[in-house]
Amino acid sequence: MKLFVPISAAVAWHSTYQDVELGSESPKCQPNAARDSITSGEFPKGFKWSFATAAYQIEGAYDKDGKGQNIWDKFSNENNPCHVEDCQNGNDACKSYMNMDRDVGNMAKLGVQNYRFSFSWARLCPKGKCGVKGEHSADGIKHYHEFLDKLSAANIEPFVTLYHWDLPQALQDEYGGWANETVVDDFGDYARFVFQEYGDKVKNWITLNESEVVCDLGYGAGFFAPGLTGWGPQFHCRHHTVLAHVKAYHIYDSEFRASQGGRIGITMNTNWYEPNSDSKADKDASQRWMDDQLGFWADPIYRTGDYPPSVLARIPDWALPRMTDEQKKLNLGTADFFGLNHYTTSLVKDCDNNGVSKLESLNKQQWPQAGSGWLFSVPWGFRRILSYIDQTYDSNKYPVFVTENGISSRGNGTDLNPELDDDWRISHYTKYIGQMKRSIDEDKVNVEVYTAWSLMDNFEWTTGYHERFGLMWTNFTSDER
Ligand code: PNW
Repeated sequence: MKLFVPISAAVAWHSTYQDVELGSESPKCQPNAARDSITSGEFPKGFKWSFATAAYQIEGAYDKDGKGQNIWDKFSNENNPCHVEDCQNGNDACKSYMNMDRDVGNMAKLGVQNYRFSFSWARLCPKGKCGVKGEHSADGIKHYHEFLDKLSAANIEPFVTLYHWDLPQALQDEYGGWANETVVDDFGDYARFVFQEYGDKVKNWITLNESEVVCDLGYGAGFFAPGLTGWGPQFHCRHHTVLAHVKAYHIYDSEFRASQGGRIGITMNTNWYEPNSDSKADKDASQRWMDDQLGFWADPIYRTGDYPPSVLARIPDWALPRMTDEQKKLNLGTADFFGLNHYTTSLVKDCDNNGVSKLESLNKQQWPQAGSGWLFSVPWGFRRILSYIDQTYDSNKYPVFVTENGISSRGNGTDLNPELDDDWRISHYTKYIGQMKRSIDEDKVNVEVYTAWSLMDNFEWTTGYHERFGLMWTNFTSDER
C-alpha cells in the first residue's frame, strides 16, 4: 500500500502534495465587489473582543520553580538536527512567566477586556500525573492564581486553554503520549485538578487547541513535537484527542458545572476549502477536506457522535479505532460553544493523484501572502467558513467563539528598528473582521467572541522568532523583552 501524507496542515506547510497550477484564470482569484465588500457599524451588544497567547510560546522559565519538561522543551532543544529554524527554542520566549505585571499592564493600556492563554500542564504537574497520587507543583499552582488575580483586578476576563501542545515529556516517555489511550485518563485527571483549583476564577474553558496540528504535524509528519511519523500514531492521536475532550467535558459537566457555572468547549483549526469550480467532483473534494480537518472533531462532538463517512472510508481501522455505540452517545453534545481558529483559504480541485488521493489543495499565489508560507489573506473565506459551521453544526445551539485569527510578518524590521507602521496588518484585520460582521448581520451566524492571534510576537513553533503574529512588537534581543 502506498502511503501519503493526506493531511491539510502537513500538506499546506510541507508541500508533499502535487501542486497543480490553476493560473489566474480561476474566477475565485479575481476581485469580486459583491463578495469582497465590507460594511461598518456596531457589533451586537455583549460581543467580546479578545487576544490570545499560549504558555510555551510566551512564558519562558522552562526550568523554573519545579516545572517539568514538556515535549516542546525537548524537541526545540534537540540540535542534531535542529527542528526549529536557526536552532531557536522556547526556553526564554517572551519571559512572560516573570513579567506578569508587564503583560497585564500592556493589556490594560490596550483596553483588552478578554484574554485567552493556556496553562502549562508540566508547570502544574511536572510528571503529567495530576490525580490524587500525582506530584503537584505548589509554585506552579500559585503562579496561575496570581496571574488570574491580576487579570481580575484589571477587569480582564480569562479564557483558559488546558492544552496548547505542551504535553509533559514524562507521559511521552512512559507510553507514547497522545498515541496511547492512557493519555485520555491522564488528561481527565489534569482537567479535574485544574477545574477544582481555578474554577471559581475561570468561566471559559477550552480543552484542546488545534488537535489536528498536534496529531498531523507532531505524530504524523514529524515536523512538530514529539516528531513521530506514520498513520498509526497520527490517527490514534486524533482519536485520543476526541476522547480526551469528551472526558474533560463530562468531568466538568457532572462535577463542577452546577457550582462553578462556566462554559467549556474545544478549539479546532480549519481553512475554508473553496471548490475551484461548481462541478460536483470539486465540491465533493472540498467536502473531503472539510471532513478531514474540521469534521473529524466537529462531527463527533457537535453533529453525529461519529467520524465523517469520508474519513471512515479512507482511514483503515488499524490506524483509526472505530467509535463504539456507547462512545458515540458520550461524544455528542459535549461542548457549550464552537471554538474556531481560522487563518486562510485553499482552493480545491478534484484530481486523481496517481490513484492514491482524491484530495488536492491549491493555495493561490494571487492572494496576498503573509510572513508564513501557509497563510494567504482571503477575507471572504472567513465569511464562508462561518456559514458552513452554522449550517453544519448550528451556531444557535453552539455559539461560535473565534479563538484565533491573525496574520504574520517575516523579515520586516529589526529589534533596533521595529516595523510599527504595519498598515497591511490593519488592513487584513479590517477585512476579516468586516467579513465576520457580514456573517453576523447578513447570514445570521451567532458569533459571540473574536480573538486576535496574538497579543505579542512570540515563539512561532518551528519558525522560532522569525514570524511575527503580534499586535505588539516583542524585542527579543532585550533582556526585558
Ligand atoms: C495556530 N495552518 O497554529 C496555533 O494555535 C498558534 O499556536 C500559532 O502560533 C498560530 O496558529 C499561528 O501559526 C496554526 O497550517 C498552525 O493552517 C497551522 C495552521 C494554522 C494555525
